[in-house]
Amino acid sequence: MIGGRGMCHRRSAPMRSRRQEVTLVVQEMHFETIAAIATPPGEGAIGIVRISGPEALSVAERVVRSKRRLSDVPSHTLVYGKVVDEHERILDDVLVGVMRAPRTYTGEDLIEINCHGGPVILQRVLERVLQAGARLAQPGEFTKRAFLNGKMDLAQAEAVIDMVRAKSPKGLEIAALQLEGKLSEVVRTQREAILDLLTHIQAVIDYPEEGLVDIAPEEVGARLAEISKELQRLLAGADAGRIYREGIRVAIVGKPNVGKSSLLNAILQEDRAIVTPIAGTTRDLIEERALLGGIPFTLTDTAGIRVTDDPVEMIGVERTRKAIEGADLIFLVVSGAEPLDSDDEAVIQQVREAGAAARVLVVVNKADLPPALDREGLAKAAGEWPCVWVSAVTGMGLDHLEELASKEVLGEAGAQDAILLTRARHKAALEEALAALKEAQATITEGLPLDLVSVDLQAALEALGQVTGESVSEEVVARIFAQFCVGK
Ligand SMILES: Nc1nc2c(ncn2[C@@H]2O[C@H](COP(=O)(O)OP(=O)(O)OP(=O)(O)O)[C@@H](O)[C@H]2O)c(=O)[nH]1
Ligand SMILES: [Mg+2]
Repeated sequence: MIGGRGMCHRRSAPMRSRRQEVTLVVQEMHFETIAAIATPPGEGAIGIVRISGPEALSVAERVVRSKRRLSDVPSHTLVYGKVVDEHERILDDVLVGVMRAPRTYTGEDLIEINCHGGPVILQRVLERVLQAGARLAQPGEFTKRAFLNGKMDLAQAEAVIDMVRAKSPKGLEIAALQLEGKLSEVVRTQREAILDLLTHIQAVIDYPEEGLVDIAPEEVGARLAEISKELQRLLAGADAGRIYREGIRVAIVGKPNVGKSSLLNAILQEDRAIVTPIAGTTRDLIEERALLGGIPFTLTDTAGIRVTDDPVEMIGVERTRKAIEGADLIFLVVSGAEPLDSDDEAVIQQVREAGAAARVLVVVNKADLPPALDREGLAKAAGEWPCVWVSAVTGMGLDHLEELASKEVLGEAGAQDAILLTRARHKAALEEALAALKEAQATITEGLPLDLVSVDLQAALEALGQVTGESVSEEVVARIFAQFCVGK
């Protein structure tokens, strides 16, 4: 055990909360050496078995035969060797990356055995490493150690998973900024501003005899307003950030035969769903992903909604209802080549009921055919929902539909260029901080004593500390890292 390696020397906050104490107890415990396969299952050019912890080097030495002893080489060296089994028989030719603490991903001694990328090879090498004294890592445990060892804060650790899972180039860009620490920087700056204010107020209250420069309530109010403004600016981009990170679920719904499946195929530019002139062709949900205007969309083609006796179609219609409920955005498809009928109205009714939480775009399809739809009747039935005319056959109007869809989901937030907030967890923390600052301001306006303000400032500090992990419960930390894959 190398002294203090497992300890965390992260920025010490002057006021330590109870929740922080819980985290610190965990941080100060002795870490076991962990190992896992770090590459995805299946065949590949290479596959990596990763080992991290105080015993990483000696564990590796027990299973790798090489000319140069792993413990003799300088840090950040690649060593050629062979992994052997219990009987010294060769399992694989490997390159071993030796990285010594503290300049490693986890902050601990870290070994990466680069094997040939076959599932059986990797499994056998991992087994050997476990026999040699490491224990199997839990999901996200390497990154969790990076966090506990102060290599990154919680927001940065979350960015790691967002990078791996990025669904769009923009999503990746935002995650990379977060990993770099841009979000943490903004949050910390505001946190420090609150801390300065709090320290000043408390000093004035606690040591009145010291003759410290008193702080005017108006001055406190002005500084709080400034901090609140910064937090609000961050929150303004939160919805767009979430959309780029998580994507948007679109349900394509309508009565049978209006061209829902044709629309899905046209957007994907491939023959994904079966299209026929027979009403009731699509029976099950068909889900596909597409990047529209840089936003990751998950499009679900559904069974046409109508009253039916066919048991298969009935199940399909029921699934459609569920898809409506789960959607962020609904493409309500009608045919421009026929008048609106009671079936269309039933669909509109169902969307109003089941899809109340979603935004709706009315897609008038078959615009290549002579129009027979009563525009006024449609406008009345659609109410506030925007309408767009398209043809799934000629492709007419699809650009406009995609543009409108992005605009509909991004709204004003789309105008934000430097979006930093992507997670509901961060958004909730910032909102909590903002609410506490508002309370503080109200206290000042009411002319109440400044020590009451300090209670609210404490609450704001705590809330902001949740983003970067300065004040966060062990339970939240566990939940975050459980989302990772094993080996990350
Ligand atoms: N002219 C024209 N025909 C279209 C258009 N879109 C779809 N169609 C035709 O309309 C018929 C029904 O198309 P689908 O895409 O299967 O309709 P759907 O809404 O998925 O139907 P169900 O799955 O039965 O609910 C097919 O014959 C398509 O070729 C369009 O934009 N213009
Ligand atoms: Mg269909």
